[in-house]
Amino acid sequence: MSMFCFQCQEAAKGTGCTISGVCGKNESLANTMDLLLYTCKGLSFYVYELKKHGIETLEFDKYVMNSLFKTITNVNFNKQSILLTIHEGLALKRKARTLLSKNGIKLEDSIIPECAKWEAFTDVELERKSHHVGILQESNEDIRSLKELLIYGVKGMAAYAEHAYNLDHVDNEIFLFMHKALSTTLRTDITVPELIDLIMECGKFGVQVMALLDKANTSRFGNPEITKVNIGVKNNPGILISGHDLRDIEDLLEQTEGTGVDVYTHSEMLPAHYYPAFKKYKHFVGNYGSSWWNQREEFEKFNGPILFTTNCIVPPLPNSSYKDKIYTTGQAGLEGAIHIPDRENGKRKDFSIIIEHAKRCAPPTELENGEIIGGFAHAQVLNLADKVIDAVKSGSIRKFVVMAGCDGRMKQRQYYTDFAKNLPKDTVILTAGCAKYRYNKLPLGDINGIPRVLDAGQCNDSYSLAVIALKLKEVFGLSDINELPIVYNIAWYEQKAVIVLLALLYLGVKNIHLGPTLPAFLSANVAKFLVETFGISGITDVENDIQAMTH
Ligand code: SF4
Ligand code: SF3
Repeated sequence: MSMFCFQCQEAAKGTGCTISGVCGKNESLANTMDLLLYTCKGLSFYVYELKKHGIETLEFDKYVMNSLFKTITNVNFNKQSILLTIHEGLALKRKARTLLSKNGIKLEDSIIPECAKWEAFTDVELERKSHHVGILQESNEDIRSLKELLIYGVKGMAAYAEHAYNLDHVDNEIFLFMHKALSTTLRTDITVPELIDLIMECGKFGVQVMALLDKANTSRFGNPEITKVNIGVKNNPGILISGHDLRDIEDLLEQTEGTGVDVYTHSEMLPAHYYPAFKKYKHFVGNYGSSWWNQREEFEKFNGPILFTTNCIVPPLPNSSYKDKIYTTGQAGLEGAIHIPDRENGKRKDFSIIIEHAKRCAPPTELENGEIIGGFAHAQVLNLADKVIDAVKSGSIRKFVVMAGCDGRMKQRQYYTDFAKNLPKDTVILTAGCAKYRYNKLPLGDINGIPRVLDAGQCNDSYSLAVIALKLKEVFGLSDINELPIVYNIAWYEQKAVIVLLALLYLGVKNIHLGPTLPAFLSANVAKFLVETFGISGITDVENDIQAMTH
C-alpha cells in the first residue's frame, strides 16, 4: 500500500484510498500531507506546554491552524507548498523548544515525540519518513478510529478559525484545545474513554468556533437577509470566486469595482450575496453553476478566471480549456495555478493579476437562468419568528427537516434530490453548506409565504440552524431540543462536516441521519457507540426515510 487516506465520504470502496485519491490527491501528496499533520502534532506538543505556562504563542497557533486547513479534502494540491510548510513547521518547533528552555520549562525526554528529532532533515529524508507516520501506524482499530474522528473534527475547527482570524476574530481557548487534541493523538497509551471525552469537548469548541465565525462575518458584513440571486449571466467578462472566505470576496469586489469586470460566486461562495455589505456592488451579478463536483464541466463555459479561496478544488484535466485560468489564495493550492499571496499589514490582497486576466476573456456562457432564494440565517429567521411559530401552531408546518452539509459526486446522492421532492408539502427544509445544490433549484413552493427551502448559508452557518432550534425550544417552552418538530438528515463529504456533526451532538441533538454512507473511519465499535449514545443512523431509501422522519 503506497498511501492510505479515509478522511472523506468518497474514500475508495468505502474503506480508504490506497493507490491514489478519488479526490485527485496522488500518493506523494497524500504522504507529504501525513507528514505535515505529524509535524503539526509535534509542534502542538510543545505549544500546549507553552500555553499552559501562559506564554504568547500566536505565531505557532496560526501555523497549526493554517496547516490543518491545507490538509482538508480538496483544499491543496500543491506538494511544493506542503513541503515548504513542513520546513516552516520544523523551524517553528526549534523556536518553541528554545522558548520552553528560556522559560525554564523542562520536559521529560521520554515524552518528547519522535518528530521533534527531524528538524534538520532534507526533503528526501522527510519523504522517506512520511511512510512511517500515516493513519495505519495506529494498530488498534478503535483507537485509530477515535483519533481520526478527533483529528478531522479539529481540521474542520481550524478551517472555521482561519476564516474568523482573517476577519480579526481570535479565540485563544480554541487554539488551546486544538493543541491539546493534536498532541494527545501522539500518545500511545491513550484510552477509549479519554478519546471519547476529547471528542465531546471537540464538539463544544465546534459550537464556539462557529459562533466566533458568525460574529466575525455578521459584525463586518451585516446579518444575512432574504435575497434572490441571479443564476444567469451578464455581458461583461467575469471572475468566478469559489470557496468560503468572505474577506477574500470583499477584497475582490472592492478591486473589481469600475473595471468592467463582473464577479460571480461559485458553490459555497453563493451565500456572500446574502450579506448587506456586498449588495452595494452593481458588478456582483450572480452565482454561476452548481456544486463543486460539476466544475470540470461548468468551468469550461465560464470563459474567465476562477479564484479558489478554499475547497473544493477538482484538479482540471490536462486538456481542459480553463486550466490556465485557475488562481488560488489562502490555504488553497494547485500545481500550475498562480497563488495570490497573503495580505500584508492590514492591506488588501492584490487581485490585479486576475482582474487583468479577466479583461482579456469573453463573458461567461449561460448555463441556466432564473433566481434562487436564500439568506435565512438566524437573525432573518428570528425576524420571521411570529410567522414561523404561527405556522407551526396552526399545523401548516408539520416538520422542519435539516438537510445541511456537503454535496459530492456519488450517484447515491440523487437520494437527497428525491427526498426533497417527495417530502410532504407541510414540511420545510433547513439547509446550509453545498448540500443544498441537490434541491435548491426545485420548485418546492412555500407555506404561507415561507419558502420550503430555507438556506442559512455556508456549512459553518449550520450554527444558525442550531441557534434557530434553540430559540424555538425556548419559545415553545420545551425542556429538550429533541422535542421540537425538527429532524436531521445530513449529508457529509469532508472534515468540516465532521466538526458540524460533533457540534450538533454536543448541543444534544439525537437521531441524526448521516449519509450517503457512514464514515469509513468509524470502526464497528465506534459506530456502535455513536448509534447507542446518540441514535445516529445512516439512510435507507427515500420512501422509508420520509415515512420514518416525518410521521
Ligand atoms: Fe480518498 Fe477522500 Fe482521502 Fe481524497 S480525501 S484520498 S478521496 S479519502
Ligand atoms: Fe461543500 Fe466542498 Fe463540504 Fe462547505 S464546498 S460544504 S463539500
